[in-house]
Amino acid sequence: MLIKTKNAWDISENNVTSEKDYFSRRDFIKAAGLIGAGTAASLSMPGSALSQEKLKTLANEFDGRDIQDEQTDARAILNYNNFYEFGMDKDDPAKNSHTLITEPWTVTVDGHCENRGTFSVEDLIDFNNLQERIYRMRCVEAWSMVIPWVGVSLSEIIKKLKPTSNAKYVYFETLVDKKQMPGQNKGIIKWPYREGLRMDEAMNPLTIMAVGLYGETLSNQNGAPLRLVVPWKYGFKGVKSIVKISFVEKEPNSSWMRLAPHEYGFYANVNPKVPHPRWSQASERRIGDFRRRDTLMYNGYGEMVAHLYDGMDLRRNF
Ligand SMILES: Nc1nc2c(c(=O)[nH]1)N[C@H]1C(S)=C(S)[C@@H](COP(=O)(O)O)O[C@H]1N2
Ligand SMILES: [Mo]
Repeated sequence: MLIKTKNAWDISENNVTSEKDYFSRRDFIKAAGLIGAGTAASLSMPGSALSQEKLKTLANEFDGRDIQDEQTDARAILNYNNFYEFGMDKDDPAKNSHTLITEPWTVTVDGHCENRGTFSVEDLIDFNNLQERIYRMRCVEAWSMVIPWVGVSLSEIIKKLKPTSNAKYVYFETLVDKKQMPGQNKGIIKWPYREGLRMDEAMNPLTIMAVGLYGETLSNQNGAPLRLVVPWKYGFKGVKSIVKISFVEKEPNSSWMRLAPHEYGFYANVNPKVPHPRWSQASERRIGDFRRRDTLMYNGYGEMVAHLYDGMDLRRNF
């Protein structure tokens, strides 16, 4: 039997209902009303809710529905966040991220690719071919969730941008704007938040660019309007509110590597056998659960990604 704690977000077994309660308090009311009336809401607009019907009929390469684990309550996904641009406490992003302006939004693409330039979110993301992907998310701090993301495979975006053979890695940056992101007045991280993937990791069909969760447009605290999700890696690889994509030859120096290179590596693959210098990674606390659970190698996605690291020493390449 699963023993559950009574956290603020833990009041209902029925995630969908509780999620609706939550969203009814937000500015999605209008868009959600449209869907309720049977009209397909404008799917080309990042600011609108996504049609549930549309989501159900999407063809998925991998939708994560094999995960038997319960999806994490929306209230936890929306109120327990790491987004240092809005503060260091878990509830700071939900409280403070209303200042982020996500429309209009542009992403600059440069480096080793044919289609360099500045793109709108709609240029990059095909809003008519969104997929729902239910993924485990394991933070390096040893807590985890199961999150129903909405997005597209990053590979689809990369194909549009046409990287050349010199592109060995893809690099991402979050917006820098102290007015919109008050946490950037503190120099914890050297802003912008930076992350990167090796090209084969970026092209793996599991890697997505998310624009929504629980069938709704992504909320600011989760990285609106578009954020990376790499489910076999620690959560910090999932850079939020992306404004820059660069195709580069050398391994990029990501934010956490800069801050503490012996604690956070470039690969950051979930690995129960390689402890963080200050704590074990063998188990995790699934938000909403009482008991800890064992952490899975590659967060349970080894079948799809272990081959990427053949012959690599995972203790050195942590
Ligand atoms: N720009 C930016 N992206 C970020 C972070 C951040 O502080 N700033 N935190 C990371 C960490 S440590 C985690 S665990 C995830 C959390 O994602 P979530 O809040 O959507 O669950 O976002 C990652 N992406
Ligand atoms: Mo994290």
